[in-house]
Amino acid sequence: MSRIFSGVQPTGNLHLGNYLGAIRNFVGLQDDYECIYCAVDMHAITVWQDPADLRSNTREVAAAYLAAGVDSKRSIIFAQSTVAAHAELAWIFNCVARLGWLNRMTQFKEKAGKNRENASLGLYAYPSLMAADILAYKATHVPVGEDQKQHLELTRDIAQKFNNDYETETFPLVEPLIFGEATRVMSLRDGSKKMSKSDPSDYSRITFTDDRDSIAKKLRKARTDADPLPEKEEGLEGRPEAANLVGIYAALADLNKQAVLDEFAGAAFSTFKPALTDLAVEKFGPIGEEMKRLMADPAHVDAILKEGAERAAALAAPVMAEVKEVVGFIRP
Ligand code: AQP
Repeated sequence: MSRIFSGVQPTGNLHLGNYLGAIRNFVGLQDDYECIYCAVDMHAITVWQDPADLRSNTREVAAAYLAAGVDSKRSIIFAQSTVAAHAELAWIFNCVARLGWLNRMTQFKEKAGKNRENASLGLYAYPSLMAADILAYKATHVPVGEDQKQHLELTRDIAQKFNNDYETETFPLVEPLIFGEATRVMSLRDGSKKMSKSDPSDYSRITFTDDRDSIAKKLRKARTDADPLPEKEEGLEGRPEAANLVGIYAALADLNKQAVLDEFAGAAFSTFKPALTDLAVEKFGPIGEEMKRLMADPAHVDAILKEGAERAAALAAPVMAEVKEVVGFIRP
C-alpha cells in the first residue's frame, strides 16, 4: 500500500483554506493509503511562536484532523517534534540541498519579506525539513494545497540528488495530490492573496472556530465586484473575488464551479452570499464544533498524539538506519 504524509503548521487561526485545500482531502485518502498526518511544530517555530500558544495550537491541529474525520486508529496523527527522525534527516538533507535551489523558493521570499537578513535560518531551510518529514517514511504521495507545489518539487530534487550522489534507490520520488475545487482559497479581503493564518485581518479568513454569526459577517463583508454571477465559468475570468466565492461554494457542496453557476447565474452577491453562508455553516460548522469539543479534553488529544508518535517512530526507524548506512555514519 502506498504511503501518504502531510502536515499542517500549528500557528493558530486554522482556516477554510487549510480545510478545503488539505485537511478535507486527508479523510478520503485513508481508504486507499497508509496515512501519516502531522502537526508540524518544528516548521511553526521558523517564525516566533509563543510557547503556550504553540502547545495549544498543536493540539488544535490534531483536534481539527479528528473533527474532520481522520481516524486515529487507521491513520497516524502526531506532532513532528516528538519523532527525532525529522530533525536528523533534515540535517542530512541540508547537506544535499543546494543554496541555489532554496534561493528560488517563493514562500521564503514572501515570508521573509524585505527584511531578509533578519529571517531565521530555519525559515530558509524549511523546504529541507519538509523533504525530511515526507522521506523519513518513504511516503510516495503528499496531499497539499497548490501553494506547496514548489516545495514538493524541491523534495523530489533532494531525493533524486541523494539517490544519485550515493548511487542508491533509497528514496522514492513523491507525487503531490492537489485536488478538489478549492486548491487555492483566496483571502476574503483581497482576491489576489491566498487565505492565510498570518493575515493581520481576521476578516480575510473563515476559521474553524467561527460561529454562524462570524461566518455570516465575514462573507457579508467579503470583497466582490458589482456584477451578477455569470452563466459560464469563463465569465469568472478577471473576477478573482467572485471566482473565489464560487470555488468555495463548489468545494463545500461537492460540485464543480459550472454546476454552481447553473444554479446561481444572474444572481447578485446579495443573494449568493447568504446561500454560501448557509452552506458553510452546514458543512464547516459541525467540524469546528467537534474541534472545540475535543479541545476541551486535552488529555485525550495528547494520548492520541503519543500513540501516533510511537507508531511514526517505528516506521521511520528502519528508514533512518538505511540512510545512515548509505551516508557512512557508523552505528556502533
Ligand atoms: N489558502 C489556501 N488554500 C488552499 N490550501 C491552503 N493551504 C494553506 N492555505 C491554503 C494548505 O493547508 C496546508 C497546511 O498549510 P500550513 O499550515 O502548513 O502552511 P501554509 O501553507 O503556510 O498555511 P497558511 O495558512 O498560509 O499559513 P501562513 O499564514 O503561516 O503562511 C497545506 O497543505 C497548504 O497547502
